[in-house]
Amino acid sequence: MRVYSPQDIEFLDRQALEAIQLLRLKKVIAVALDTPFYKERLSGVGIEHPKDLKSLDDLNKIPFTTKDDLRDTYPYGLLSVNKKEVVRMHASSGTTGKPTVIFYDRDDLNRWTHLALRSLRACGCGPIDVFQNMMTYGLFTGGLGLHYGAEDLGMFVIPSSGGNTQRQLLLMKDFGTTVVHATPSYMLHLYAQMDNMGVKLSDLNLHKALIGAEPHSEDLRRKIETLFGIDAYNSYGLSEMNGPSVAFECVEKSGMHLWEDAYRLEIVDRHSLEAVEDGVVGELVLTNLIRHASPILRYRTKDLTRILTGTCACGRTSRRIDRIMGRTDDMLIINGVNVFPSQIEEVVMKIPEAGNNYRIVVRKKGTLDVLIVELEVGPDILSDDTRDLYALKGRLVEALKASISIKPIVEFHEPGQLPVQEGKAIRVVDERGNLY
Ligand code: DLL
Repeated sequence: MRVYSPQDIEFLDRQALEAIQLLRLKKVIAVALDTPFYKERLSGVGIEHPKDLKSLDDLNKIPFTTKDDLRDTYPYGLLSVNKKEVVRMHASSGTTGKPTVIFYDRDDLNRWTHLALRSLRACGCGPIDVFQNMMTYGLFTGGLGLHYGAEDLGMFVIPSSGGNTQRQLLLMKDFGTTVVHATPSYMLHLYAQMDNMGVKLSDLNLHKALIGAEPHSEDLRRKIETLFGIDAYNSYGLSEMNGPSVAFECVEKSGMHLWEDAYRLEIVDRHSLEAVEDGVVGELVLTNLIRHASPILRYRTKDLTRILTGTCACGRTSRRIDRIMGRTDDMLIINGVNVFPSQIEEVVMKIPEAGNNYRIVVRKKGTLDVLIVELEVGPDILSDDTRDLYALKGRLVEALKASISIKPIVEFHEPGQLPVQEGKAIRVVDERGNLY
């Protein structure tokens, strides 16, 4: 096992934690100044040298970095070490335009690996666990991102990567997998396929699922927990901030600890971009304090969340963020009304008859927008009396209308009818333009 900084770092008091942040930030500023992009940005606010940064508050002077900045500097504009120091790259999963690429040197990877180890330990994983990593290995950070941390923790790692559900189930059964890492939508797909593939819950030894990489509601988490009879822990990350292990739930499941010695955390109002009070929802802005090959300062994640106030019963002092409530760019405007897909999921997942997949479709009918919520429901419901089916539809339409102020069309589908993605689920099909 490698030697790491003591576990104490997770339990530091605020003052000690901020002292570490400042030290690490200065180092990151030093490497950022080696890139023409940040040299110009930083000198524009009077930072020519790390010592010009007197306190953490000085970070607020630095302009935000956006995804467009990363695209504009593609491919090497934000590389701040000699290319021969680079040992790996990852790229964002964006479907349009140039990808955003991130480089890591050896030490960057070691520091990230250590965060993965901490995250896994925080949610109760250990050397006795058999860890089946169903996140795709490749440019996407989901697979490799937890892999080495799990190995360093001494877990038995099965790098099964994404897809091939039949093989996943076989591996789970034959090797007694205790922990899986997957998107929440894939967990539901896995469950739906068990029957077809003749696998019963009693054939498995599953205790935990680490779920992340896509938005999901508390009800969806509970559904996964109930279906499999396991604990599911929320895991948040993004490639611009390394990947998974930016924030992770501990065994208390009361919000995700954002590892503050590694990431400087800000929540800003999505319109004014001014800092909001703790507890208020806004856009998450992050500065990576531990990566030197690709420094990124004050990155606007577009993810909406809030800082949870109070302390966590686990004793870790890194502040917790709430589950991601949506993205500033996934808000749908339907006939002028703002709707977040997460509002729809919340309602749909409360209906006990809901199956394992749903989709939101928006299309034009004449000059008006129409919202269609497509939902898989159990086969028994579809064969029920049509009056019951209508009644259920009616209840769902009313519940949705109460939540989003729009009356949707609800369509029921048989299990397995809606498309399934290997990686992140595509929940919204906006036929007026965008995919989410
Ligand atoms: O999704 C990294 C990751 C892999 C995280 C595995 C967790 C587990 P990207 O492909 O760059 O990286 O996508 C990042 O996905 O800005 C969020 O919008 C969304 N996202 C990630 N985790 C969560 C989560 C990885 N737990 C983008 N809840 C982020 C909600 C999430 N959204």
